[in-house]
Amino acid sequence: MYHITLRRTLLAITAIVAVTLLLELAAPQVAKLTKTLQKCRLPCPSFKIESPQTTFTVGTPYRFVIKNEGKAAHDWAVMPRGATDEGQALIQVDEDELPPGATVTQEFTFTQTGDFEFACHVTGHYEAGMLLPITVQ
Ligand SMILES: [Cu+2]
Repeated sequence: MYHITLRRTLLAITAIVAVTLLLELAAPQVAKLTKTLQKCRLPCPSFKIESPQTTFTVGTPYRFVIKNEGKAAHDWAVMPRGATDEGQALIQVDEDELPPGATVTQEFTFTQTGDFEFACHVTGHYEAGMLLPITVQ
């Protein structure tokens, strides 16, 4: 019993994933942000999601550490690959929880295999390339 508990704890610790949302452009106002996005070629290098790990395993408890290193608010969701309806999110952190500089920790265990993606669905961000394909096996 002790051994199993220890093993689960170790799994959680070694599965820590740092998801970094990077945004280089200063865009304090929505109008300005929209203008910036229109200028940005797709995929826009300034709106991206980075993760040291993009392949995950069903049944393993993961701890996602989501840090907004940008200058605009972002949201973060695990979505089926290509889905744009946020109602389909497996897990989601809203933009009011992720202002610039914020770090949010979420624990999640995948229950199904498949092609998914980390994505930000703040207006215009996904279209600007703010997504990262991931695989669950
Ligand atoms: Cu965003």
